[in-house]
Amino acid sequence: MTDKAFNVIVAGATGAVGTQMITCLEEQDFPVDKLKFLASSRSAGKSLTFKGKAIEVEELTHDSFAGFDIALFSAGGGTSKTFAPSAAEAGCIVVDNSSAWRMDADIPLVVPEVNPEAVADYKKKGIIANPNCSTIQMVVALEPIYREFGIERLVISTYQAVSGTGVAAVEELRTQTVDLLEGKPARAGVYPHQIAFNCLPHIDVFLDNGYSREEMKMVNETRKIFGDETIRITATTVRVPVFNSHSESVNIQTKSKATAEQIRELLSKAPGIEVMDDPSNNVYPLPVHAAGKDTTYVGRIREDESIENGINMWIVSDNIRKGAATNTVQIAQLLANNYL
Ligand code: 25A
Ligand code: L14
Repeated sequence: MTDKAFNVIVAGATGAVGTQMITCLEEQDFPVDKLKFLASSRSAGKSLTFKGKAIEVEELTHDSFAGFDIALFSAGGGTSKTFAPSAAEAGCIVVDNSSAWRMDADIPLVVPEVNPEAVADYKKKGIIANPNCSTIQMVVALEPIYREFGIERLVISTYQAVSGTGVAAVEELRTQTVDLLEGKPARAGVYPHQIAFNCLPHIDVFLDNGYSREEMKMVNETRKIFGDETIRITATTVRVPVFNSHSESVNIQTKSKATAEQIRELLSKAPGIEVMDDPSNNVYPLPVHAAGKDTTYVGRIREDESIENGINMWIVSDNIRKGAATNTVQIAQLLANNYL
């Protein structure tokens, strides 16, 4: 543990993830000296608080970074592409929550429970990428299984909350729900269809191979984080009318045989994970229960009797916390403690 304190920027500070990043800096007692909040011109002049002190939001520009050590970015991919290199050039290391840099070979993609050592590669470009929310919670749960039994193949279905899309999407679910219950039509804006009382097999944009970009993030990011291109992965990602926390059904084919009991025992000792698996007493992870927590919850652990070495499980975590803000601040902690 270092006794230094750091000059820290939050870029996209007013967003769903940005506001949570500020809370995580407080909760994790990050050693902050100076703190600056940045957003678009729309939000410049607004005030946000840190440890009881009001700080005015400033407009993000290429000149925002001189004299700062670490910038946490969550202002969308385009904003990160434009401004993160300016931060790095000014000597301010970026931990970026967008999808902009994740697959860049010179930029580490880090989940502290899985590949903390990858942080060292921040030196190449001055940027560290935070993975996609659905990927983070899954690899936290898979890490002990990967080390102990090996992973041959994953078949994933997700049930993703609207908060991942940002503040406007949370408002859209709320408004549509009220309108529909009052007998009025639902107006779609953020999503192409009604999200209240519905499920949309569509997250991010569709690619030429028929998969959504969210689905391919789960494939490519998982392989990069484990440093293993041989894992076979296929995913279907679905938006559901849940405010907070993503749920995932994951079918795992391990390399060597694992029993459900072995997996339960292994995961119950692993960092960042809580096993909630007593279905006969209605105990299994739920999005409403995970919301607001940093833990990844795992339950419904059972053997897939249709294949050799198959395991099914249900993984739930708060997508804005462990899926975004918490993980980003944990990466910043690794950086501050070990490298700065
Ligand atoms: O490209 P990506 O990586 O796929 O990311 C797309 C979007 O997903 C969210 C995030 O939205 C991002 O914009 N996001 C990204 N990664 C995420 C993750 N892992 C994730 N969400 C969950 N998990 P958001 O609503 O959370 O945050 C938006 C923030 O980004 C700031 N911002 C946008 N463009 C900017 C910028 N900051 C600086 N320069 C720019 N060019 C945005 O700033 C907000 O902080 P803001 O202060 O302008 O937003 C003020 C309010 O307005 C809302 N809003 C945002 N966009 C619009 C909008 N209102 C109307 N029209 C818009 N186009 C915001 O919700 C905020 O309340
Ligand atoms: O981080 O749920 O790549 O709409 C972009 C899509 C985060 C979630 C990312 C969503 C995602 C977001």
